[in-house]
Amino acid sequence: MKKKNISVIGVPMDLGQMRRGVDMGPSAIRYAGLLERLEAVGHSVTDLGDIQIDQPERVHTADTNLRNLDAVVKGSTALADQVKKVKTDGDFPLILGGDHSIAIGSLAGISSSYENLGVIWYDAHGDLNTGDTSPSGNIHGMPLAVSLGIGHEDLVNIHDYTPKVKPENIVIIGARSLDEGERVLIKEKGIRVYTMHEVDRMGMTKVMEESIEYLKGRTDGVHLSLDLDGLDPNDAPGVGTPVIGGISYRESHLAMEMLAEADILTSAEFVEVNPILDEKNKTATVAVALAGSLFGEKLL
Ligand code: 4U7
Ligand code: MN
Ligand code: MN
Ligand code: MN
Repeated sequence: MKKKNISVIGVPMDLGQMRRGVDMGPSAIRYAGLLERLEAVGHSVTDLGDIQIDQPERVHTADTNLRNLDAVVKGSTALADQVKKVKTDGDFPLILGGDHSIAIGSLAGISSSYENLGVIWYDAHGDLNTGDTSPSGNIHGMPLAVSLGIGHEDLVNIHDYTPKVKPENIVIIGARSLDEGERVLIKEKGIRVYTMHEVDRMGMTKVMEESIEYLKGRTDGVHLSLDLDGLDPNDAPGVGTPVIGGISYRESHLAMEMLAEADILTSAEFVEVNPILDEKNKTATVAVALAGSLFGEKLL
């Protein structure tokens, strides 16, 4: 794969859900050796540090059923500003969460650089809820809908344009927990989804071949949004919303290697690593191993 200038951005965001600890994700991933690993493959890596996120204790609850809305909008805007700067410099943003609400800011910062940004959403969940369909009020269950322009106006209008992505440019991989409103949206918008059924039936090789082929033909850039809960909780236990029956570490490894070989990605994020819920930093270590493969690490 071509050598890249990778800019790492940490986002210690935990306001998109209710469990404490996911704000320590960026530190855990750095501690597991991310920068050294990517440098060893030959990339030039710059750590831009962390985006400042308000503490949950200090956040006032706005008059809405979206938990911590104002503070999430503020953090997402700061992230979008930083990501846009990295894109303007022509570098590759590698964003570390934090809960998955950060994808709102990531995509707001990235997508203005593309006519047809593609998104691979690697996740047990669809993250396609709105304030009306969400069973929880947690914004980490909404970022993909928000990026499609569906949801609270303060979220969809970050950086003053909407939508950030088109439904036909999205591929969801690993889904096994979808709420009713999300199912309706997937059908209505024609979003391509490889649920665990397809992963079982077709195998990861075919899933990735099809996904890469599909996105290559219609997009001018591709963002990978990898929620560690897309993996099976046996392989990635340190997540806030684990769902049994997920993608294995080996399958994920293969998926990353196939993406590296195709060299279609223009940005990526690893989210939902929660060190408090983890076992000896296993999930952050898995994230770093996957990042290694994604950026072209080889056995021989
Ligand atoms: B994650 C959920 F109801 N769908 O909206 C919701 F099941 O970023 C879970 O994928 C969302 O981890 C999980 O609260 C968000 C729930
Ligand atoms: Mn998610
Ligand atoms: Mn998830
Ligand atoms: Mn989760």
